[in-house]
Amino acid sequence: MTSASRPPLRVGMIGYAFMGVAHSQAWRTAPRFFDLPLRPELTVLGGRDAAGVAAAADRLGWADTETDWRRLIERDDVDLVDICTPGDSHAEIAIAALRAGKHVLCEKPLANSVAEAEAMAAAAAEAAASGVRAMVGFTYRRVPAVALAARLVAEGRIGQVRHVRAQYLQDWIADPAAPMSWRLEKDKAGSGALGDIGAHIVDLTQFLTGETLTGVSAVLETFVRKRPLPASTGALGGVGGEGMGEVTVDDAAVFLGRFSGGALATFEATRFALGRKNAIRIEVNGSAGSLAFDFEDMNVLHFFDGSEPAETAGFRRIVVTEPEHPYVSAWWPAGHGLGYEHGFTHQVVDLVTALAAGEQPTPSFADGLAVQRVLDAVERSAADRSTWTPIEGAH
Ligand code: 4PW
Repeated sequence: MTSASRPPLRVGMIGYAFMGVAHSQAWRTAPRFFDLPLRPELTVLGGRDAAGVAAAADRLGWADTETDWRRLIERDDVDLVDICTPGDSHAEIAIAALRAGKHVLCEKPLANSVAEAEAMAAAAAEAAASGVRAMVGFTYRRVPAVALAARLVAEGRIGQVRHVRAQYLQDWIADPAAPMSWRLEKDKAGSGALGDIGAHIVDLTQFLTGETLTGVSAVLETFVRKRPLPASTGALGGVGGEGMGEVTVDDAAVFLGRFSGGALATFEATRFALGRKNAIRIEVNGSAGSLAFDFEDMNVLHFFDGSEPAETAGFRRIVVTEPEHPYVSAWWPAGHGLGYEHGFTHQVVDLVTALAAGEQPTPSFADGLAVQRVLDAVERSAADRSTWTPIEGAH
């Protein structure tokens, strides 16, 4: 079948900043490298500013624009709504889109509160009865090295999981002169490093282990409480201008957790780890082996096989660029490597494949709700100082 003869999947995307650009690239590229059962069409781009959305549509390859998201989701020529807006609008848009019979892909974290996430998961469950599907965009699951790690855990190659060590480290607001952005406002983002990047490592560790977190003990900190209002914004960061704004979210989150299978876990999410740009570091130690991954070396997975003789045992550095590795065969010859954007492309591939098969894509809104519950537990734990044990004599 030629690509032109496949049924179309007409996409309406809302938002065209950092995530909108990444999603546009994925919608355009997925059918060019993967043999997809449906043909994604970049039908309409939504954004409030008419000139801004028109320029973005032209640059990113969208056929048409809307300045009102309600008009976008009502259009007959839209089959799927892709939500790339800040968290404060996810629930309203996603629920309305599902009720209008449109499939939904929603950026993470699913929502700004558990109540919103519950309403979204309920709307998704209701829509699923008539074949309408919803998915939340935890894209890092689709990095080939991460998908390989999950496969090895599922195959029992590391045995029973004992320890999970997870960090998501960035540094784009380490400088107190870095300006305000929506990611630093509770009303818009829900939380700070916790929801923006901590959500990823919560999802990733649950995905990798196939287990759920059953409890947490947390501390949160906001190191810089006032920042210059932005004179200009970038994907992350920008340049400060006149006046100051108040940071109303956490700058860093550190917490302990316990998984359903009994594993102990530590988590750290911060944008103050100077020198670390997008370091998603996860190590899992099991009864039969260990796995370690760092997104800053994203084509590599480290694997220790505990069954090897001690004399020659050691962490093996697997370069995850072989056609046998998840997603890789569609791309380049062995050794040529993938990047950040490929996770978004793989997300489109998995979503489109599930839709064509009439199956539930993962992570579902129920998975997004599970992450939201962990974020909420972290915030409640951090607010409850009764479990904090001070050291005698220390100040
Ligand atoms: O992976 C991260 C995202 O989830 C990115 O580094 C930036 O922070 C953009 O949104 C979040």
